[in-house]
Amino acid sequence: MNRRKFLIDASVSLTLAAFSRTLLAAGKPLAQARLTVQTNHVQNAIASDFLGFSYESAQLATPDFFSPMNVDFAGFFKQLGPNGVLRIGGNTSGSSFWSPEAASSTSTNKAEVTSVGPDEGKLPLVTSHKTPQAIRNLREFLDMTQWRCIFGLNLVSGTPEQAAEEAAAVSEILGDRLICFQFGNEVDNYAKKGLRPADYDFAAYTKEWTSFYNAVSARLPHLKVAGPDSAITGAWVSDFAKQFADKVMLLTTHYYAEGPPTSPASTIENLFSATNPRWDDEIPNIRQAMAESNLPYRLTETNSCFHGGKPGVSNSFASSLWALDLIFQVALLGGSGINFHSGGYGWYSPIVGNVENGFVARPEYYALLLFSQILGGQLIQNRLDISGVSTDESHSLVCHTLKSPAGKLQAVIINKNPAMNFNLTMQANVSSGRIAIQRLIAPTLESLSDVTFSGAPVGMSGSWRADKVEHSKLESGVASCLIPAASAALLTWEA
Ligand code: BDP
Repeated sequence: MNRRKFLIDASVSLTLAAFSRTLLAAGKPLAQARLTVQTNHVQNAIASDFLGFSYESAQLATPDFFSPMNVDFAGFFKQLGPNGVLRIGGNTSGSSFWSPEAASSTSTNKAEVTSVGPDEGKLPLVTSHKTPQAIRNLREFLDMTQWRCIFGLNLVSGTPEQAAEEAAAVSEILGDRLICFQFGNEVDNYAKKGLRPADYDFAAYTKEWTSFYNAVSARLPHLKVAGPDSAITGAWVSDFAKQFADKVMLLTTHYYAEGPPTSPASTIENLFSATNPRWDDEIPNIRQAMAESNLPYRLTETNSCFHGGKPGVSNSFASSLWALDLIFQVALLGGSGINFHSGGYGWYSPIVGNVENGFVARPEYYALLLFSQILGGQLIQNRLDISGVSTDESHSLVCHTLKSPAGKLQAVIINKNPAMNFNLTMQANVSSGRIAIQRLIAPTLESLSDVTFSGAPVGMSGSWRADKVEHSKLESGVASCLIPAASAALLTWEA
């Protein structure tokens, strides 16, 4: 590109960026907020394998899905960086069987490469089968993306012996792409769902878990396993940690912010509520489990609304801001990562589509995209003072600050309020001339498309490249930035 053309492009994109900001901000009240970065107060580190997806075990019944042939789909994983975590499990892990003898099939017909969506909670579960070919393809997919896998085994209807046979084969094929196994998905719901007698409790579960552990570890002496992968954390995670701390390498639970989709309470407004007992009540249990066992914790399955999500909420831009906020909450809690449940055309799936028609990024994917820019960083404390707004309104502005691996100061600002702009003044004790601003925006919170991060959308194969970066000059160490209603931004203090 010649210099003149570059200058024209640069000024056009600058004008567009300023225009889109003005458009978003128009006609809405402006509140003042002040962010003071406490550069010496270092908090948790964000591991490079923090981000991940969760897919149904039933997806493995189509060996050509998680396959190196599914290049466009793999692009969405690669875009989030190497070291991501693919968790395989979900409800359908309870009806998914290992079939070592089944003939391997490779489909030449794209229409036959089925894309499996999140299970919607209907019973009975549909039986599916996994062949060695599916696991070999999965290995190649993981090699290609440089991701690793947490693999769920069937505790609902499988036997310990079957689990041992499957685990031995999966472990051999996946090699160091396998992080660990899990036995069962949301076992704390088995009695409620009629998958076990009504009196099935934690004690009954630990018996089953132990028989699985014994059988699998007899085949795999260096077995790595995580759990309990419970639906509602409650005491399950801390009791599990107490009982099995010497056997497991990772504690795991799930969380859905809302659900079912038929509930009138499953709304964007409630997704943004300052408190949600479904999550808030879990935090003390997770903290206790981590503290008592000294084990890491991962939110292995999450999303906005269970039973497959709610149209208009789970697939809207609001889900993106919600997800970004949750990722930080897990990081602040000291969690080691988060997996968003996905697949097929599920309402909450961050990536939707199939091999025949291609794949697209839903708004929620952009939360992971933004966060992927700060992997490997270290959270640092800040103080946020907001003036002239109600307590509820002040909850809708969230600021996280961190130090990047290269030592740069960064901030992620989330404004969940659809009706209020914030003028954010920032003070930090770092030598910097200006801050770069990369915005996560969409026309409205309800938007189902037209999301951009740093001025660019995510393409069909997960392609994305920052296009528009605004700058704000620092004067005497202070910078300011407009954070329009219903938007987020990644700020980087530049030299
Ligand atoms: C979780 C299950 C998963 C479902 C999801 C949902 O583990 O398989 O797809 O709920 O209901 O409980 O959306």
